[in-house]
Amino acid sequence: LQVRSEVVAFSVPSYACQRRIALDHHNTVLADALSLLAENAELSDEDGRGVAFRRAAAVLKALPRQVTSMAQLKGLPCLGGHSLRVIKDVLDNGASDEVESTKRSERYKALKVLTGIFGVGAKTAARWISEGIHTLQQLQASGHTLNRAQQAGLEHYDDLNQPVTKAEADAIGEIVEKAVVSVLPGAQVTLTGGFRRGKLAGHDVDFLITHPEEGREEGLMPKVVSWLVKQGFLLYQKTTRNSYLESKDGPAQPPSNIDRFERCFSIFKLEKQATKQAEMPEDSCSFGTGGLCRRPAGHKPWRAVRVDLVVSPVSQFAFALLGWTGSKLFERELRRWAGYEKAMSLSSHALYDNNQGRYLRAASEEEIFAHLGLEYIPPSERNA
Ligand code: 8DG
Ligand code: MN
Ligand code: MN
Repeated sequence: LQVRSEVVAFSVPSYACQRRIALDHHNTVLADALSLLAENAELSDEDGRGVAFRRAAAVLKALPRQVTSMAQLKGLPCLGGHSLRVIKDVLDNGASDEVESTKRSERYKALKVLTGIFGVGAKTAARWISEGIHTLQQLQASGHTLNRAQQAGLEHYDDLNQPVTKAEADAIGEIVEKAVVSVLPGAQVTLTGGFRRGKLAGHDVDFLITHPEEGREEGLMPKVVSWLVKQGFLLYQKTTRNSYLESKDGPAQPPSNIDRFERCFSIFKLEKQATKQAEMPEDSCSFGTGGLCRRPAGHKPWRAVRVDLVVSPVSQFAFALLGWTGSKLFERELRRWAGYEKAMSLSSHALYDNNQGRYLRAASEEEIFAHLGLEYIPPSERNA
């Protein structure tokens, strides 16, 4: 085909689940600008706007080169007027006024601080801000009653807002593995979430647990949790029972997006020795400080880490693995593709074909992509 102008416009397929998006890409400045606006929209409980900005960012992440002119963006999907204005601002001026003023705004800063508390979502944060609460100090002084999750979130605030490293994730993986095989020999633990996509840091660690014999995994979570509690590994945990079987009674209904696996949202107590010794030898704190130890107040030999545990029957494992690997946008786009392009309903439990009126089985992620008529995308390229 002929190239009709000097500027060759990029081309990208419409759905993020049709693209290979590695962690490293060529447009981090632009994608970061749009991601910040997405985050601000999500924190403001405007999910529609949030998704629009996330989709725009995911298009830029998929481009083969750095964007240098607006003409290159002609015909690309998911770039609305608002996103294009932000991109133009960055290309023309090196930064977007809207992004910079959002970052500086009191509301954004307060939303970040308050939703930084585990157990506090956008709605709760907005309510507190409307009462004039912008800081942790103001929250504590307000006398608001916090639920158990929020109390733990506040208590471990600094730890939980410090990114989890891959080394820490692996150390926790060993503990979870030990707990799981102690209570059910033969059970298997898989690291999911961002770490499975190759991220080197995350806000939590996600694990999926199963057993190769269907049914053996039933009731596993409470046993794993009580093993972990007994060994002193848990600072907080909230276990939820599997509710999928109960809701499946009656006529076949398409699975919903909310999954119903047996799961546990927890806060782990991770000893620092295992991963931190190399970086921080015992006497390093006195180096160059004139012998004055500058360790932070409340220094302790452990840190708190958010961990999500999910148990899946082996028959649903491939769907659960796909659903818990993310990214969140990649998952959303998979479900949108399934619904709009294939008349199918995808969840972390199953894939239902509305035309055939039946569930489609799959023993691997590859089979699910094949059912959906999509090219297989490995986890490391699902970083939409
Ligand atoms: P991060 O932790 O490094 O920030 O990134 P992440 O690992 O990609 O995000 P995540 O919030 O831990 O979510 C991992 C995947 O789990 C994501 O694709 C969505 C999926 N997921 C479900 N159900 C639920 C749920 O109820 N809560 C959360 N947080 N994630 C869920 O399938
Ligand atoms: Mn995660
Ligand atoms: Mn998680």
